[in-house]
Amino acid sequence: ADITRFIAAMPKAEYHVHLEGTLEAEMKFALAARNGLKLPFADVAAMKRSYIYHDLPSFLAIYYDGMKVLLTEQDFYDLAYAYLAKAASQTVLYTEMFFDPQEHLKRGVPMAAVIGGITRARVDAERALGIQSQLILCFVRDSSAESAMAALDAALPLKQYLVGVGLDSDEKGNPPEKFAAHFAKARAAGLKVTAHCDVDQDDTLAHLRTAIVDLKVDRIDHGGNILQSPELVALAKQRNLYFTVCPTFSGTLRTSTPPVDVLRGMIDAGLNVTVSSDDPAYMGSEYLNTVLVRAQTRSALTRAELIGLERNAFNAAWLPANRKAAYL
Ligand code: ES4
Ligand code: ZN
Repeated sequence: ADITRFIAAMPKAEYHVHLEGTLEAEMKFALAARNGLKLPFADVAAMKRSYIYHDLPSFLAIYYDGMKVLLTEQDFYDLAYAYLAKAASQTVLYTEMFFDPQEHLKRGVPMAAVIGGITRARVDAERALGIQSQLILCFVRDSSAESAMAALDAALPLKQYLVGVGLDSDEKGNPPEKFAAHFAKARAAGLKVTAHCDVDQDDTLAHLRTAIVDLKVDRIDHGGNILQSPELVALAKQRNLYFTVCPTFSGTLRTSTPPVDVLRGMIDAGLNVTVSSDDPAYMGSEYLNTVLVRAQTRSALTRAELIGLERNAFNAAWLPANRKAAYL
């Protein structure tokens, strides 16, 4: 209806989207065919029927299996261009995208092919569609600290194509301090730092505290558990920290009862909240407009609040002040 059109027309920015989580089933089949790989599904519909999760690990297993078709520079180009075209078609003007290079290095894909393909897509998409973007390298936190450092070392010669580093994948038993040395090295190279502090994981409040107080991250991905600590809420506000909340992902996966409206809670607490799509290809192919429409319904967002979310989003950009000002 009206609000759907309002959301579609609103200029938007997105900061929490895993490129490998935008890999649609249709593209998996196309890339598998191009790379001579056989997929264990008869067709797209059968593959999509297999996308059933009940928690983060069961999601991640399917997500990591799905990305095995990504092998060449062109594959990464096609993946990133498809996401950027989709985002541009939804009036997303600016996006900072995650990728998981450790997984690709494991399969023998050179870092230069991964970053090179994505970067070429960013340049072409900006030229053809006007969408601007940057790239955030995520450490796969449940892999070893050594493999994360190897990925960082392989990426640093290409750091001009990155804006920051992040922390994703399974949080249980993988606290942010496991990556203290990686974050320090990334920062010394001029990169920003963010981390997933997902809702409903173990020790999330401790992880938030470490990330904010000790590691001094520049942003928090998810972070809804912060509402349990007025002290950390106050600190996040004082630091002007931004939170990238993904209500679809949480609403789909989280099983804890009673369901808490984390987005509403964070907005009401006065935190700098932005909304993103996380892994749209695995969440019913719902990209940012649909995520926001669902969030509007679930959290009873007013138009002023929707505008506030996107104002926050443009303010959150890791861009030089002059380029950011163009959006505000
Ligand atoms: C992810 Cl921790 C997490 N949540 C959602 N999507 C992901 N992709 C990789 N890690
Ligand atoms: Zn995520």
